[in-house]
Amino acid sequence: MIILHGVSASPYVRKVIAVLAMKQLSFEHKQQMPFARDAEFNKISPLGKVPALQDGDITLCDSTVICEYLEDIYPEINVYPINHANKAKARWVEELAGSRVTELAAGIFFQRFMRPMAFKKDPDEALIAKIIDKDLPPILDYLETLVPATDFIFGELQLADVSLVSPFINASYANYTVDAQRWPKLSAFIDRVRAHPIMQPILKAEAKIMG
Ligand SMILES: N[C@@H](CCC(=O)N[C@@H](CS)C(=O)NCC(=O)O)C(=O)O
Repeated sequence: MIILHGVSASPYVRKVIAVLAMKQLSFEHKQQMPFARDAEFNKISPLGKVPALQDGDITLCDSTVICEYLEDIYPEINVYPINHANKAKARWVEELAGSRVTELAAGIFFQRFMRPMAFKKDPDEALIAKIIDKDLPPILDYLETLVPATDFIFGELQLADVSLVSPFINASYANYTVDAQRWPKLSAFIDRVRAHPIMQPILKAEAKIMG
């Protein structure tokens, strides 16, 4: 049995949940909180970060490592493109999403949600304003050129789509949505990924925990 460790509302954990769903793999989910400084959890995730995944004797951490492992070991349904050039593009989208996009979009969530909850500190509103007004717009301009006007980046929903939208799902919990007037393609793409039959049950289950 596959065991996934990590709270559902993490943008990185959400990626892995979506991949398990796309691949139709059943798993046990342990809602491990990040920043918990949990000695037992650190044995399977040395940096203390979520997600971590156990599959029999194999223990892995880092969402990208986990998703690539799942793709290699359970290849019946692909979540990366087969074509090499497209696969490289998918990896770039995943890398960008997991670095700068998460830093900014999920950063709003971190400030407004995690900081008060996990660290008992007020959100840094000046930092949030800088993210929204200065840092995010050039990234959103680029993403507007990257996402398709219909369907998903490689036709069907895959990991690249979920990776890219995942930090914006966190931002939406912190009352930030991409301006549909200024970035219409990206805004519609985010809505399309959220509405996909793979994502709907995941987001519903997550909303219950967040609520
Ligand atoms: N590169 C890692 C990043 C994972 C990550 O930063 N997770 C956050 C939660 S969203 C975390 O566990 N943070 C706790 C910490 O940094 O101590 C991945 O892709 O899994």
